Amino acid sequence: MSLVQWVELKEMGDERGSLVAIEAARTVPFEIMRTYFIYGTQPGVSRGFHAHRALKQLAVCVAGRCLMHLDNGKEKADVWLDSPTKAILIEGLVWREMHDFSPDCVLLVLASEHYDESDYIRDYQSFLKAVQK
Ligand code: T46
Repeated sequence: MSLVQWVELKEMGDERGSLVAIEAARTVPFEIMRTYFIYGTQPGVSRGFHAHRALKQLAVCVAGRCLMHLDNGKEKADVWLDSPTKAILIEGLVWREMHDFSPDCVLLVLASEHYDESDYIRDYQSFLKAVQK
């Protein structure tokens, strides 16, 4: 599975403006159990700094932009989420960090599981050990 998995969202625009639809089982390759969004991120703040054991997520900046750092223990990538039509699928053991939020950034995330703190690996060395297993 490649580290960076883009999901192109179709823009349905007309003279009134733009609309993007995200459909369970069609656009999103997992059952959606939770949705959350991150906004109002203060200047200079970075978020994330963890991996998930089982969670799958689809993330898209529906406004503004942020830089997503991904790391699967072997490969690292920095990708801009800077369009409401550019979503990223994050699955498997992937360390993620979000940086450089624009003041208007709204990062929407669709998740495959309910919130569960025990699914988080928040220590980088523990993440590397988990990858090696
Ligand atoms: C991820 C990145 C992209 C909840 O109570 N329910 C939730 O569904 C979430 C996501 C968070 N929380 C609580 C847990 C913390 O007390 O909200 C607080 C902030 O969460 P956290 O520090 O984990 O936020 P980020 O931005 O570092 O990470 C979040 C997600 O937690 C994570 O799964 O992949 O966004």
